[in-house]
Amino acid sequence: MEKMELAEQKLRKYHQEHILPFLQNSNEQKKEELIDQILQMDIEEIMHLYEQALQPIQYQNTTIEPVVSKNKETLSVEEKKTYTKLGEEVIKRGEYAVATMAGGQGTRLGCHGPKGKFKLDVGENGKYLFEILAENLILANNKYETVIPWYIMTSKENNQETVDFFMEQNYFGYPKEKITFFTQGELPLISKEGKLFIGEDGKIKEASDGNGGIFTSLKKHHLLEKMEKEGTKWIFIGGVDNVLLQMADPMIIGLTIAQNNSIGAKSTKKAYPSEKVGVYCKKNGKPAIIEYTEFPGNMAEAVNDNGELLFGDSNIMCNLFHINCLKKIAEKKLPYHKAFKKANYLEENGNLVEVTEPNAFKFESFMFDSFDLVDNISILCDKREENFAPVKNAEGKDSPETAKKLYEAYWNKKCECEQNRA
Ligand code: UD2
Repeated sequence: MEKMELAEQKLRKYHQEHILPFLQNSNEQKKEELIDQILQMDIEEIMHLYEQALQPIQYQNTTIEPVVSKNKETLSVEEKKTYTKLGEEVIKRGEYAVATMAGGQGTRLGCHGPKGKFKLDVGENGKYLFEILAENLILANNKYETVIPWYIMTSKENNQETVDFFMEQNYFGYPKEKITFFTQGELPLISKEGKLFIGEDGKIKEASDGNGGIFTSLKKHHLLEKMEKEGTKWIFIGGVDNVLLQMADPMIIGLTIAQNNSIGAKSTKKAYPSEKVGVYCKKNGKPAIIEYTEFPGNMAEAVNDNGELLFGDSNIMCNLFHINCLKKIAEKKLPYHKAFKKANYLEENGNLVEVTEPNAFKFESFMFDSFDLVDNISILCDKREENFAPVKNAEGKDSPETAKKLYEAYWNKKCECEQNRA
């Protein structure tokens, strides 16, 4: 049976007949692309996710317990030296790589195109988010006399623009042969009525599959094999939108090795009980992040004997994985979380509907859902003002304004320390 008939049959099977008229598209190339997309798409999976999305979230009786983190400030000099030395040896031996998740859209920031192209108003002429990350890694390369392989995850939507931007900026001085771009997977959007959308390009509308998509896309692009071949043993994964991200902190590497764990994390102390951040905990005995939206009432307020919050380690998207653990995670299916977003679409008569209210389910996996694959993770709690200055919103909390202040305070303090030392 020819491809067109197969595509039509598949659409009918999943009650997507409203897509059929687009298969009569006069433009042969568009028709071909749509047919191929339909034949490759796992529509059964998306219908299953849709059915789940309609169900109320079941908080089955989950036991939630606190986890113990190491606070960098209270570590002994001996401990600091031991963990730092262990971690520096890994970096110097070339066993360390870094991955940046840069596939998200900068919707909340209001920026179009790759978020890493957002320019923060710091320094003489401002610095791009990608530039800030590159500078951070270059400092580590110089300090440890190595060149840390840098993997950058993009989305289908922003990949070309990201690659072009790095070329145009001459890779911000980073050795380009040590930078690998790879594109994460996508999932179709679906309406409340269970119908797929046709986008302006005449194809079924899809969106990137979440920050948790990094594991399967590393595998799909054979990058785990590449890392292994190159002797990489530890991979640090961070976001694109934290201008104080320490991409090569030897202490978290050393702590994770010393505690014989295969996942490590940097956290910062929660500022106050009701702060809207995800925190580290154990769910049914396994390491996890509990989002502030899921937190049972009084647990956020619970304190230990020293009056510190029992659930006080905020998730700042700074995680370290042993390569063998990454390979195991890449084999498992992470759960998808639903969001309800706006999605413009083409009507059958071809005119574009620009929506003003959310009208589509989007499904994303989260990196932190991989933690339940291990019994314990190492958590190094560090100062927020030295590790976490996110650029999420156009204004207010976690905005370019707050990030600029934290970034400048950090570097001014660092320069002062260096001048005092000199
Ligand atoms: C994430 C964490 C939150 C906190 C915060 C710190 C989740 C669900 N929440 O919130 O607990 O740690 O980060 O900054 O993880 N990204 C992709 N592809 C995608 C989606 C996102 O690469 O499909 C990247 C995005 O470019 C960014 C990072 O993942 O670098 C986090 O962005 P997010 O929107 O997934 O999560 P966020 O910022 O709401």
